[in-house]
Amino acid sequence: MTETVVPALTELLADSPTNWGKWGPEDEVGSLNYLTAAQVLAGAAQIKQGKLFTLQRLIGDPNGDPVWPGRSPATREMILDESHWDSGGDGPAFPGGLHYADDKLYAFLQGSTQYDALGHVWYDGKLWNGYDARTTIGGLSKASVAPIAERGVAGRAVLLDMARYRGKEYLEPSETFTHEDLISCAQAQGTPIEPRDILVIRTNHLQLFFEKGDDFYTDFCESGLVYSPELVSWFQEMEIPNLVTDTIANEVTTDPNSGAALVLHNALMRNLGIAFTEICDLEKLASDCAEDGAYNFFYVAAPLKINEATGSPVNPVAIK
Ligand code: UVW
Repeated sequence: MTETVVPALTELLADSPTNWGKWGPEDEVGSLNYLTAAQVLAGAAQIKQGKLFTLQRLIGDPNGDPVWPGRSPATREMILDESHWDSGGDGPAFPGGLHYADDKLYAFLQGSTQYDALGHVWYDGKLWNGYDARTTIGGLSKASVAPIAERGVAGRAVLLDMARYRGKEYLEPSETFTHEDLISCAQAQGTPIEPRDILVIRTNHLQLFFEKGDDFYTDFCESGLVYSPELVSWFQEMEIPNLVTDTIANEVTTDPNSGAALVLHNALMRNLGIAFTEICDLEKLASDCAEDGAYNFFYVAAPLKINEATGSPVNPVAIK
């Protein structure tokens, strides 16, 4: 039996384009630079009905939190509640008889709806913009999520409902789509993709997690975008600032052609500086878009300002 040799990312992406240096040697927010003031205004111009949709999944969902294998869902601990005063408990005494509740979250910063820092993945010893991978040791001193949080994200966005376009409730494990599928989906919806649009892609793939529980992780390979040199060139030419999806990794976890893992994290995030937003809940937004046929909206998101962090929880907002 012949064994398939998985190429190293260095080899696979040897000719893949980069935007390194495009916004200067100190840049840490990459393609979000495309979201200029004009782009923010173009986004705001999409507000026609005053409808608002929040896109974060509930942390601590009683039905479970889907996470990347190896991570665990967040746990929230109650530090103070009425039990500390009830029946002679040990709660602190305050003048006037104040009681209050306090709690603490222990969470992977990328364990729910999240922004990835541009320095979150790398190969060949270099991160986004050519920063040395050793700058990640003990915390990302370069390309952490904090500069993205400091900047904020706002612009025109388009929902690409791949599940509805394919006539499915959800996309299956390992089910792939390309940039050409995105273009066809946009055309079918009547909302062509414009340069600098924030792409918000719905697969409803995580429905499988809620149906299967831990079996979801057996032979784990999500549905999603699949790497090709043409796809990478299209993302670069279209100046896509931000890729937002409802899957854990935004791409098919294992590239079916090369066998390599998370190729697009590297081709799009590390090389082109495209921001990744993952594990969104797009269900209410998608139902509304299907109902009124309006797939463009103003997208706004501000991840948390966490020094040197690899990612941050976020609750993006779509306004139509
Ligand atoms: C990894 O890249 C490992 O995780 P995520 O999908 O959260 O970016």
